[in-house]
Amino acid sequence: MKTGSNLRGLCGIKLSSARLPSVMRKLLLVALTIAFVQISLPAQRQVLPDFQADPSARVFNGRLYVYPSHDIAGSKDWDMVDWHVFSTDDMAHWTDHGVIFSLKDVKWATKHAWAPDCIERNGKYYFYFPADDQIGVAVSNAPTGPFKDALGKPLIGTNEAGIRSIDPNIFIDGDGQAYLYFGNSHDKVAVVKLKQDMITRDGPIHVVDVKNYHEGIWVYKRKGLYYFTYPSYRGDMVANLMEYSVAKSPMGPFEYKGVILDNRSRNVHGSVVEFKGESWLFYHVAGPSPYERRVCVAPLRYREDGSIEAIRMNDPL
Ligand code: FUB
Repeated sequence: MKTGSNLRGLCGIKLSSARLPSVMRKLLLVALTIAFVQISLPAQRQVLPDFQADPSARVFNGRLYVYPSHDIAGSKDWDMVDWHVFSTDDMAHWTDHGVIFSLKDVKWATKHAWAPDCIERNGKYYFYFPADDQIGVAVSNAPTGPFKDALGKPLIGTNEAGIRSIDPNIFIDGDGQAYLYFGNSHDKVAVVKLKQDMITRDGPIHVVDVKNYHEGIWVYKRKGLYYFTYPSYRGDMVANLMEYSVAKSPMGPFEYKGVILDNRSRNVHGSVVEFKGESWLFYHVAGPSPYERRVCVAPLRYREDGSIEAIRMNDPL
């Protein structure tokens, strides 16, 4: 009884059999319902209120923060205008800290407040955000803002690297070097080093080859290995798979490893975080429409050799 299809088979048992007394039939029904819920929930546990997407999860001072995009109820496009942050101590009780940054706070962009990321350095919090196919950086003294546009202009301009300037992801390596990854393309990711101030580029933008990459890269390091998780593109304007590659350096070369998740939606976007000794994958699924998405979380498990076990979606969406 490990998979959804087995479960559905189990649920197909004829509970109406006249041979079972009615009390036993009810008990069996309750037991099957509990088993179904317990087995189905882990891969589809919605944790943020409707509608949020593109979750970037970070731990600051022992507390977990999620920086998502903010989908608009009833919208027919990804025409978002602001960003919230949510936090928790226990993955069960979440605080919505409200709008932490908005297109109104930016002079150089008017639309598409898409997938952001945030990181702490020297007591300041840096919020990287795409808007109008450009990437900016805002700064605050707290993870919950308020954030202020640090440059008054984009950090990365439109199409500067020959790929779309969206979906920033910030990574600081053990030696203190910061890398800003971004982009939407086929098989190519852009990366540029940042100076210690986190708002100045340090050298050229590199475009590196990452098999099946589409957008939404998320970079982290585990046991000396660099992991690159990302939504992939397999045609038909659908990007529903999260896949991953690994490398021995932040700039590659990258070894393709496989699929982590199929969210069965128009698109997916996620992040990996260690919190209280467990590893978690945050991601979104489509809600009533592809423009009204929901943020979910699932435990992420590694095999002995460092490879990631694919997450199975047990419950039909
Ligand atoms: O949320 C808007 C866009 O949809 C993001 O930038 C992409 O990663 C995709 O999730």
